[in-house]
Formats: sequence, structure tokens, C-alpha cells
Amino acid sequence: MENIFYEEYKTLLQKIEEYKTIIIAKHVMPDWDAQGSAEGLKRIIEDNFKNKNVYIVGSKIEDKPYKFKLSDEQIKKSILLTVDVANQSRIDFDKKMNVKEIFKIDHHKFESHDFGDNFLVDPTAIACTQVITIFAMTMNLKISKEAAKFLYKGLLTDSGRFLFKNTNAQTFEAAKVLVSTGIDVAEIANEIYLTDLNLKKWLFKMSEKIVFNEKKYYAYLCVKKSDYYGIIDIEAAKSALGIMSGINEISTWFLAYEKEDGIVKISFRSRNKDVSLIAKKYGGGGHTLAAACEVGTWDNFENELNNILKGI
Ligand SMILES: [Mn+2]
Repeated sequence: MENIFYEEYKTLLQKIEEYKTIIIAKHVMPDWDAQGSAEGLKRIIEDNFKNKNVYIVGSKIEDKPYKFKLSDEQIKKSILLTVDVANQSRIDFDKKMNVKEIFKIDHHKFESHDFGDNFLVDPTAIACTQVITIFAMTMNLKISKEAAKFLYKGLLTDSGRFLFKNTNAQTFEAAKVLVSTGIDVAEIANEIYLTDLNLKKWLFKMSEKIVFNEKKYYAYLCVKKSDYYGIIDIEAAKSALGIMSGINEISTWFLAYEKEDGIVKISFRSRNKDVSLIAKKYGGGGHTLAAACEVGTWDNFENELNNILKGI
């Protein structure tokens, strides 16, 4: 099949062939695209190649981190595949610089790569799992039902259930390949999207703190540590961003939330503005319509708020 990434696909296959030990790293604080990419790719490698030792490193969405034992000697001889990571500092693996080489597989926008020896990066893909699925499909690799389940989770979440703007024909092509393995899409959606009553009640309470400016089409919400600590975990607290989406009069919105270390992180979403520009100003980044950055303390946030509002 014709594909503009055919050379990259071939190189990736060659590299997988070449190495016995393959390490897969995601971005810090993984979402389902990061984790689904790692888990899906691990299974694709194991199901299509013999005698490979594939390790996923770093933290997991479900609290416990991945367990693995790798000696420095093994790490030195291994290839690191990074999935869903744009910048070196975001790679969730402290020995990332000790590997023999790095292959970056991603879908974030980039001006230049600050790490990696080889690349398979398609910024038009809605999810990194889309990049991996189309790669596997094009190269006729077997995708098991288990691999498909993980890959589909990334596709579903990064595309906002196939509603976001960059959802394209290839997204559905990938979905078709994955669904063809027999996965249960309703069950997967329930696994990801059903909310506990405790969290739902908390979100209702938070929704009263949203600042709306319908004349300027924006909304934002500040969540302090004291708002969630002891009630829900930080991952659940981040879902407060979603309560501002889907409002006709609000086309750009953001959640400013205090992480457990006291640093304020801002997650931007928009239907029509390039919010990655404002995120970049504060050392962050991301996609055109979904980006994030950190601004320091609440005092820093207050000082920058006007500039942020002007920028969105
Ligand atoms: Mn992603």
C-alpha cells in the first residue's frame, strides 16, 4: 500500500529486527494514548517477532508503575522506542540517555526534534495509536485483539470519541482495522468514560467555580489542591477540564490546576484557536487545539492571567 511513511516503516521494522531488548517509554503522567501506544506496540512486537524482550517503563494510568529488571549492561545494548512524547524532558525513563539508540514514534507537532536517531512522526494523526496501527496495517503485521483493545483506547480518547477536528479518514481506517479484531467498543468506552458518583458530585461542585466570558468565547476554571485533596486523586481532578467543553458560546477553555507538588498546570482546549502558541510561551506545548504548560505558583498564575486571557 502507498504510504508517505513507507521508508520510516521499513526502518522501524529493521530496528525491531536488529535488537533483542526493546524498551518502550511514554510521556510522564501517561494518558490512554501514551499507555495504549506502549501496550499495543509491545504486543505487536511480541506477536510478530521471535525472541524479543520488550519492556514498558515508567508510570501507569492505574497507579502502580511498570515493574522490570534491566541491568545497565542490557540498557546499553537496547533500543528505546518512545511513543506519544514530543520532547526529551517528557520521556518517562530516567536512563533514556544510556540506550544505544532512540526511535521516536509520535503525532505531536514539531519544529525540530530534540531527541531521537530515527523518527516516525505524523502530526496529522489524531493519536499516536493511529500512527502505530497504520504502520502495522501497512506492513502486514498481525494485530491481536488484546493489542487492538489498547490501541483503540488511544484512538478513542485522543480523538474525543471521534469528534475532534483532526479526526480524519486514517483515524477511521485505523478504527476499522482494530474493530475487525473483535474488540467490544461499548465495553471499552464504559471502561474509560463511566464516572464514579463521588467524582461526578465533585465535578458538579467545581462547575460553580467556572469563570465564563461568553462575549470573548472563553471559560476557565481554577482547581486548588485543597479542592480535591483527600476527595479524589489528581487524575480525576484533571477531568474537570471536560465540563467546559461542548458549549456553543465557549470556543476556548482552560483548566488551571495545582499539582500535588504545588505547581500550577494549565490545560487548554479550543475548537478554533491555536492554543499551542500560548502554551509554548510558558515552556509547554502540544497540539493546535489541545495544549498544556506549567506556570509556577498561584501567584505566578494570577500575574499571568491577563496575558493568558489576551492570548486565547
Ligand atoms: Mn497523544
